[in-house]
Amino acid sequence: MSTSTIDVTALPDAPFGARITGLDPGDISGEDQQRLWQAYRTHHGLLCLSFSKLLTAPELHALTTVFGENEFAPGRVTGFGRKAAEGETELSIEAQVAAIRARGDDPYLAYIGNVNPATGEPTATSSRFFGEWEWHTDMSYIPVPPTFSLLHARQIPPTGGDTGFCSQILAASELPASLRQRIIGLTIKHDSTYTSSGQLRPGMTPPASPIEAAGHIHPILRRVPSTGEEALFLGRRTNSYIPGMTITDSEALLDELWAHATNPRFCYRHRWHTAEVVIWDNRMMLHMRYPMDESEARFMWRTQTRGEAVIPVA
Ligand SMILES: O=C(O)CCC(=O)C(=O)O
Ligand SMILES: [Fe+2]
Repeated sequence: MSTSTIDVTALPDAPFGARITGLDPGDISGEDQQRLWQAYRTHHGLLCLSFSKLLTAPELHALTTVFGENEFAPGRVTGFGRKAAEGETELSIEAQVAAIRARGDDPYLAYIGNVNPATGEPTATSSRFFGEWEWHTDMSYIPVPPTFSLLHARQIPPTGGDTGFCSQILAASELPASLRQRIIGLTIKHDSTYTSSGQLRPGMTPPASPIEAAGHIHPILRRVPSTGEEALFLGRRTNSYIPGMTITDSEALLDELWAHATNPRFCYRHRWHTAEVVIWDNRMMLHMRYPMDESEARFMWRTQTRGEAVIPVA
């Protein structure tokens, strides 16, 4: 007999995704884990979990562990969306982690918002933060990008700040045959210079052109091993470049791919409720954040799981 209290329902009016209720974040059983994985497969990589109160950091980490090993948050340790500052070059990852822990912080937790994580007070925040964010997958500029991201809503504005998700499985399945043929075997260099809200990352300088941009090269069409499906892997548009092409040809093909990949029929727009956790597979979808009012507070915790080498579709 089932002991799991989880209930799974498809998101209404969405091409993918499920709503999960009834999970106790302090007591996730083996059966709960199986049902979460089953819901992940059935509903194509997006799970929206309702909770009655905010999770603690250990609870969010425990939920993250259901989907994989915790990965460093971006901008914390060198090589993960962060370049070494002056005098830091010789610090090992372990030494950086120890320094983060010593100041009472958590290297696996990203704070996303306009609120001081320690005090809950509003912080001075770039106006870019409040505008529309770019479609992207998380940390695609590193050699092994994280597979799952979990976003936990701690403070949500009364309007605005929704998050969009766009299935790159659906986008790949509807690629015109000629376009699919043109991109088999091609790669994209995924730039690490700017965040999704358009801000320069720590230690980065703007490149002269996408050809010079710092980042990692990945196949455009990948296979998702957990389901065997094909997915488009575009990362983000800014400073993206297809190696081996002239910049003009690269820009033209990228524009064509992005126009196809972000077709609204592949997308779902999530309106947040406080305490929710949304879990998504970065191999299967893009995401972006919609604009919000500068006078409002929005604060999320994010975790991510360690990925595996990107598998090209041959
Ligand atoms: O805050 C959001 O809605 C999205 C933030 C984001 O891109 C992320 O957490 O990866
Ligand atoms: Fe993101």
